[in-house]
Amino acid sequence: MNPAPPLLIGRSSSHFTRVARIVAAELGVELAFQPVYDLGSRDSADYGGNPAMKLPVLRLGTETVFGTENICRTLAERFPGEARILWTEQLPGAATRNAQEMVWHAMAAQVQLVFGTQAAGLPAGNLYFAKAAEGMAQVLAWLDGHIDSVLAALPPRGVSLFEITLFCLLEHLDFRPTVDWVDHPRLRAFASGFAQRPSAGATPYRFDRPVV
Ligand SMILES: N[C@@H](CCC(=O)N[C@@H](CS)C(=O)NCC(=O)O)C(=O)O
Repeated sequence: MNPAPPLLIGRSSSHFTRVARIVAAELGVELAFQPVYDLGSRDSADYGGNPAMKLPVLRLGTETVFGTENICRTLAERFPGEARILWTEQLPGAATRNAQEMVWHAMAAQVQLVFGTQAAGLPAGNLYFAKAAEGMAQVLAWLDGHIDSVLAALPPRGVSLFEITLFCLLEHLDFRPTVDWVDHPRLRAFASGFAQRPSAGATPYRFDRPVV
């Protein structure tokens, strides 16, 4: 009997969930998917048992894995294939590692802005959100200025976690607008190039709707 496929618990509208889905697609791993419809739920059972009530979560047999990077690494460990994924510790030098840090930061700030102002309806002008938005705008400008040299510095690879996370962040900024990135031509060029990958094309953002 075939073992059950790995199950990803997440949201098709989530940039963190999409990172895990793209890594799975790059590895050629088929994932079953369990959408979480209500981010307002305060029952960790609705988040695959994650006590932090965060997504995504991976179920692999009897094992449960919390956190996007953990999930990506677990999938790559369990289903090693031809895909050569470049991980954070393989990034050469401070500039490329800073770039990864900026992307993780902006992904978290995007959750703060979307969840705080759009889902919870808190005032966007509050210092807590205004500073997060300004920081995100500065991060995007920094990334636009550094992206070409960062990509040029990466060692040979199939794809890197850096590129996957950056792509998921940038497309999410169009899907759930918080901070503008129209004036960042190098980031635009990167995103439209990455969008050509089958793994990106297979994982578009959309809102999950319960089947009635
Ligand atoms: N550190 C977590 C962060 C994931 C995260 O923030 N996910 C968002 C969805 S994109 C979430 O769970 N939001 C619900 C909330 O913040 O309450 C990870 O790497 O997976």
